[in-house]
Amino acid sequence: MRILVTGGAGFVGSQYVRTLLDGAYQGYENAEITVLDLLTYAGRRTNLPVADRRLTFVQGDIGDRGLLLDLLPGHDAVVHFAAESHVDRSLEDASPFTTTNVLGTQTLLECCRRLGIGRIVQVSTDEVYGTIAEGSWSEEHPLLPNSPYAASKAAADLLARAYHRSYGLPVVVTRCTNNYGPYQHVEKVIPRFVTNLLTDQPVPLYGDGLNVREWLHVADHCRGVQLALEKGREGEIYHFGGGVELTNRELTALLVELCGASWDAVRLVTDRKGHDRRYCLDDGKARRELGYAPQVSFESGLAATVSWYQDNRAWWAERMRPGRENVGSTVAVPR
Ligand code: NAD
Ligand code: TDX
Repeated sequence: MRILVTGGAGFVGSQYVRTLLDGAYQGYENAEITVLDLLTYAGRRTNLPVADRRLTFVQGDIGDRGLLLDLLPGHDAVVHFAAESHVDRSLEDASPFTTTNVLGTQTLLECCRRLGIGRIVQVSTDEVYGTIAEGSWSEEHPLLPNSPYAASKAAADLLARAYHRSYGLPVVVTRCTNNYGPYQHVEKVIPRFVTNLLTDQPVPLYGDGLNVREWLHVADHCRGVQLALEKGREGEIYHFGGGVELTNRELTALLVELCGASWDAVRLVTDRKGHDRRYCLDDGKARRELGYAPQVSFESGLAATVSWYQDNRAWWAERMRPGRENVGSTVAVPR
């Protein structure tokens, strides 16, 4: 079995590759992996083992058709994580999001079709549905993305659907809630708050801090992706959730405590444009059809994540963007 993993040097993709190489996915212990990653600001070669004979690393762009047509032959499956992934960046400049998430995905799907790749997993997100005040989304819910990032992921998902419908491309789409865990870029809320708190800097809570996210450990997301690769029905969509729902204030309070910091560090700042109030996925289909069930408890997973950032300062210190948290007005937040 040979698997091409796009975006395998990023947060979720590298967790997936490390886990595969560790032999944790039964039946895939001898799988050979090619990672294709552009190594943008978000990807790092050192997130992956340096020397493992089962791993080949290629620095390159998923939008490079010539490269894909050279690289893909001989692979049995593609797991597609590569993306521009940060909502705030998409609000500053949506172009790379369209280029990579939409055009790059289309190029990848087209090359997979031409070469007859037997299995493709398009890794996507709950954000494609927009925001939901109560209840949860099923896989049939209309797509109503609110940020350029979410719109670009929705477009990619629709291209995957179209390639299945039009050409019978054997693609499965997965959508997951917010991930947390080690190796996540400091631009995302948990690493940002933890690294700010560990360096005595304020933490910027957007808006009123009452937006709700569902948090799932990255290892559980990757378990879901692997199940979709092994058992997902072609042309189908699967949700992975089952984490813990928290307002950003509740999450912040936990992080302040775990970092041994004070609530005085918390600042309310100007809200994110189009900030989705709440995401929530119904993951019953993945549980029934794939046997998906999250395994990492939020309490232990979050504590281990904070410890990882405490123990790996060199990994994140150079990536911090000083001053960025002070965008807009800031006010202290009463607890
Ligand atoms: P990330 O930003 O940490 O990693 C993205 C990786 O893709 C990086 O290694 C980057 O170098 C690479 N990349 C970017 N553009 C590329 C291109 N044109 N060609 C090749 N490689 C390129 O993102 P992440 O958080 O690991 O997310 C991975 C995937 O999972 C994304 O598709 C994202 O939409 C999805 N997802 C993430 C979460 C989450 O909470 N992190 C939740 C649901 C879904
Ligand atoms: O400094 C911050 N302050 C703050 O209050 C940041 C960076 C975020 N927030 C809020 C915004 C969100 O309500 O925290 C929440 C989480 O923000 P992000 O970490 O940026 O994640 P989110 O926008 O929810 O998207 C994430 O989950 C779905 C990933 O970045 C996406 O790639 C994934 O698709």
